[in-house]
Amino acid sequence: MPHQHPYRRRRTARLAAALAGLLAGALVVPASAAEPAEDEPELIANGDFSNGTTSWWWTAGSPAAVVDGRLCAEVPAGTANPWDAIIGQNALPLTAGEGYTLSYTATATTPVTIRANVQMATEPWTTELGAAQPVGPTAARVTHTFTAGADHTAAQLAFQVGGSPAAYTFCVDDVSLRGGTQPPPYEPDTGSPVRVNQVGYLPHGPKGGTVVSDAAGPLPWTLTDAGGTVRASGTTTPAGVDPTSRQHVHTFDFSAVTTAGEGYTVTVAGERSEPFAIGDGLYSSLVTDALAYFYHNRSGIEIDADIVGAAYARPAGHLNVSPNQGDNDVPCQPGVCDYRLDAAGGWYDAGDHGKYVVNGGISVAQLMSAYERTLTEQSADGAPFADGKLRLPEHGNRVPDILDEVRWEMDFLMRMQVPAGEPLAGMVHHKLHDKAWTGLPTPPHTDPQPRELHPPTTAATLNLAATAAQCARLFAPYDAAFAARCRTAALTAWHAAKAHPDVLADPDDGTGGGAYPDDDVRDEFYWAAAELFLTTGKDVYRQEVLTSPLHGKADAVFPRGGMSWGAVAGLGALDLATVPSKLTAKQRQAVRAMVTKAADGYAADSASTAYGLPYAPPDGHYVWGSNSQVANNMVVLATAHDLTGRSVYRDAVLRGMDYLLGRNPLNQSYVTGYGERDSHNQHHRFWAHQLDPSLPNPAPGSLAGGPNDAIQDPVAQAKLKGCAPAMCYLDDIESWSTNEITINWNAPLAWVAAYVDGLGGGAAARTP
Ligand code: 9MR
Repeated sequence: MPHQHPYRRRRTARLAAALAGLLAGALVVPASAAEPAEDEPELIANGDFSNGTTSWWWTAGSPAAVVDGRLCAEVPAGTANPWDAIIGQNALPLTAGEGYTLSYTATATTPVTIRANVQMATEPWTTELGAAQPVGPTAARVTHTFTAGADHTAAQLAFQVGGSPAAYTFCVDDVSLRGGTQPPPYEPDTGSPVRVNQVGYLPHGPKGGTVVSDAAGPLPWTLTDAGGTVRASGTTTPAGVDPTSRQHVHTFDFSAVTTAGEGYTVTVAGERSEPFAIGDGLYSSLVTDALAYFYHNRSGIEIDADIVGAAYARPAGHLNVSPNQGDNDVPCQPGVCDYRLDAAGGWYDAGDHGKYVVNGGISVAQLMSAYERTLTEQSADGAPFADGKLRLPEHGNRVPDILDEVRWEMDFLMRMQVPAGEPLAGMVHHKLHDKAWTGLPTPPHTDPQPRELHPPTTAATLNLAATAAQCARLFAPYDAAFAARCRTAALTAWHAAKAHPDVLADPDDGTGGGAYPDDDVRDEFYWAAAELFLTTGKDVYRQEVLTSPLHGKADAVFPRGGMSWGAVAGLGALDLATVPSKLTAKQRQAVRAMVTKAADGYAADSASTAYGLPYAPPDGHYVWGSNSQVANNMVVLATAHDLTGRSVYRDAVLRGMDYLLGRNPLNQSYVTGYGERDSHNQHHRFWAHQLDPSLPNPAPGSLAGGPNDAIQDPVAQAKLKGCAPAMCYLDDIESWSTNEITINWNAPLAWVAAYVDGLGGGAAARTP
């Protein structure tokens, strides 16, 4: 094609589109011709399906999936109306009087006439475009144009593909809706360019900050105390362009200052940071608050005003009290099983009311490991976790409070196990959640949706094997009967997983709850074998560990981007490295070498980035829940510090804490109630103050998911397109892909808060 000036190209496309509008409203041309102008705003997210089915929905009777890069729906025979089977996308903003061009490539295995509608997403379904379009087996590019008659904040594209007497497969690709005026680009309010940990620094820990500045040469900085006295000064180090934010930055370091105090600020070139403290004891409340998150989000129990305060109190959720339908007598999804389970209790996963074994597993494991560390690591203090110390109701039972919280979840996880005598006995249901998504706000006790058990999976079964094994050894001194119950559940689960090693979760099972799919369970086997070995001492489990394809491979056990609910081998390795066992000295050393090798990588990442964070994911992409990846890397670094005493690991943990609490490209503290610019509108159905002022904000100590450059929710799509990875975040309750809160993010936060709190002033020498 000859080179064309963009403006001419745009005119050509417009003319073609206008002509199309004059003729039957549609133009069918071979792919790649008559495209709309590329400089007009694109409203469709993930139109080429390179990000799977993200941003798309379909009606339940016509299941869709991405096949060979196209979205294909199986349309059943004999539906009555076009709208009985739909593939669609919501949240499309349209402006009255503006012109739009819809284009797509489609096929149908049987010739049919579909309708391509751009319309309101609710009553009265006003259509701005309603185009009948023949589609057949040959792929054809279709273009429709229209002018919006009204303003819409969130219109909908709906391919209505129902009404065919015969069943067929409809596939669509390269969907584009361009037009309207470019909204003004979203500019985050990042406050002062001088970025610090807004809570504070340990007297003898590293004290670094970052300043956004175009200045090529060093700039003077001063540290001022609360009374306005300059306590230290120096010059910044220019650090070029930070790739995570595309900001031009300098760093500064005031580690030499060790005098405790509050209200310090750093000023660079006339710009002043948020205030912060220097001191030990700065993190003790974070330990308690991060752990209180779990009581707040318990299912099946009243949340007591005497414990959490009136604003956060609420009735018990999901005990079959109307309008709730569950969880103490829950059926399976149709066709999955014919028994019902009492699966009350446990923690709600996140902003939704789902309860997912594969996410409960890592969360409860990290609480158990925070506690177990106080048994195995000399410098770790169990006092903050002791009976009477946390905000929960089980005070005075002589069991450490953190184990009381653990038990609330362990009881639920064990209830998810398939009973003896049933098909797949001993396996564990992947999850239990609402049949359909509820809106926000919906406090738990007002959720009217039916609850359903989803099929058992190998991953969920191994999550129970691992956590119940750890439960057995930790509860043994406190409640022998409960410990024995955990042990039996773990062994039963292990044997069931060995018998059914590849029963995977359906990645498309995401209606009413998250899918949590995982197509590789080698790491779950590794983790479960490690925990069973540590608890039973049996050689069979040791051999499972030693012969695992992951064993000895630090980068497989500890992925570069961090451990997560879908990458759990590291949980086993950390425990093998720290919990006394029958491993030979050489075997233990090999495990410890994996921990320190991974920690070396995270520490190097932290040392080399201008914001100091120990998270450098592959390809630079920040994932959903990136803050938890940071926290999980901090867990590995802290364990390496415990094992070796090397301060390089401790420093990287502390810099990770700096990042989470404000030393970052958005000048954002991601923990509610901590720092001057804290996240407080996270996505949650009860803590929905942003939508209903009578409801509370998230409780203090709630960690936001954080930047996610995959742009996976409508608010992010409207505001964040093109964002630099570490800037892809909105403190908005509707931005669930950047700003949700969940148990598996608060669990590593609690772990690292306890570690940092235990450092005291930070200077204590460590003997490994
Ligand atoms: O944390 C999960 C993240 O790793 C996935 O990318 C994402 C999309 O599948 O789902 C996240 O988990 C959510 C779950 O599906 C439903 N409850 C809320 C969870 C946190 O956002």
